[in-house]
Amino acid sequence: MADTTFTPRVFSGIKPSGGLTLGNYLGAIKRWVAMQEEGTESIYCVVDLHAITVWQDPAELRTATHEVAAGMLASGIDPSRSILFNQSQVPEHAELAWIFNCVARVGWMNRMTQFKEKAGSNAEKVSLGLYAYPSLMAADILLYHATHVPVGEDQKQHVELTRDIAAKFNHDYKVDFFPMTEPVIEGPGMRVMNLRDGSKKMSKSGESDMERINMLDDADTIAKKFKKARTDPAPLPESPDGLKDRPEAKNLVDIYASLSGGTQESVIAEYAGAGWGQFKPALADLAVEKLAPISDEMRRLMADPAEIDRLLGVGRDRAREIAAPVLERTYEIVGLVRS
Ligand code: AQP
Repeated sequence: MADTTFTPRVFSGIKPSGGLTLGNYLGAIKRWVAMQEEGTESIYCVVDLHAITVWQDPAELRTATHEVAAGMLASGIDPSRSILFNQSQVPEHAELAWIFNCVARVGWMNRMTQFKEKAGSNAEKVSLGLYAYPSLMAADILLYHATHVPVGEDQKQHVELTRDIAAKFNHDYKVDFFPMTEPVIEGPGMRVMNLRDGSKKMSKSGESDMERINMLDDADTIAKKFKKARTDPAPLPESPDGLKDRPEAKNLVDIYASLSGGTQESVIAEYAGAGWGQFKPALADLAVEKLAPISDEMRRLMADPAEIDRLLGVGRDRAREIAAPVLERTYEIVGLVRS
C-alpha cells in the first residue's frame, strides 16, 4: 500500500443512542445522500460502540441500531453504492482506537466541549469510554483513510482532533500514512437547535420529547411540536440580519430553509413580516411533506430486521476489506510483531 496517495473517500456515522432526529437527518443523512449521488466513495456507519459510552438498554440499542440503519436506507443511502454497516461488526475500529489512545494526549481530550457538556458536573462518574470517544471517532475515520467527513457543526472539534492524531502519528513514526481529513460543514441544517431552547442543539437523548422532531413522528405530532416550539413575540424579520440574537426564530427559519433546499434569504423573502401563527403551520406542512415518505419507508424496513441485518453484514464485509490492511500496516509501523 502506498503511504501517500489518498483517494477521495467519505466516512460518517450516527450513534444509535435513541431514535433518529431531524437534526441527524438535516445535519448528516441528507448530505450523505447528496455525496453518494456525486459519486464519491462513501462509508456510512451506525456507530454502536459510541452509543454505549452512556448506558443503553440492550433491547433498545438493537432497536435503535435498526432504526438508524433504516433511516439511512429510507433516505436514499444505497447499500450497493455506499458501504453501510454497524461499527461493532468491524473490530478494527476498536483496535485502531487503542493505538490512538496511545497517540492522543490527555490535555487534548480535556479540551473537548462535547465531553464537558455531556459529563457536566458529574465528570468523575461518567464512563472512561465517553472520555476516550474522540479517539474512537478518529479511528472510525482514519481506518478508511477517509479524506472528507460530512458532519454537523457540533462535531467539528472532534474532526480537528482526528487531524491532530493523524499528524502526531505521522510525525512520531516518520510516515505519511494517515490523511488530514477535512470536515464538510455547509448549509443551513448544520446545527438544528432544540425546539424549547434555541441555545442547545436538538439531540436524540434530550430530556423532553417536545424539544426534538423524531424521524418517526407522525404528522399530528410534528404539527404539535412546531406549534409549541419556543419563539419570541416579534414576527419574522425583513432580512436575515434580523435573526441575530433570536436563536429560536433563526432555528425555525434554518429548518425551513434546509427542508426546502433554500436559504435564510429565500425563506425571509417569502415570509418577511409573517407571524408565527402563519409560519409554524407552513413549516409543519413542509416537514410532513418531506419526512412522511422517509418515515413510511423506515417503518416498512423495520418490520423486517433480518433484512436490515443482512444488508449490514454485506457492508461489514466490504468495510473490512478496506479496514484490515490499514490496521495491519498501522501495527507494522508501530512495531507490533505479526506472526
Ligand atoms: N442537532 C443537530 N444538528 C445538526 N446535525 C446534527 N447531528 C446530530 N445532531 C445534530 C449530526 O448527526 C450526525 C450523527 O450524530 P450522532 O447521533 O452520532 O451524535 P450526536 O451529535 O451526539 O447526536 P445526538 O442526537 O446529540 O445524540 P445524543 O443525544 O445521544 O448525544 C453527526 O454528523 C452530527 O453532527
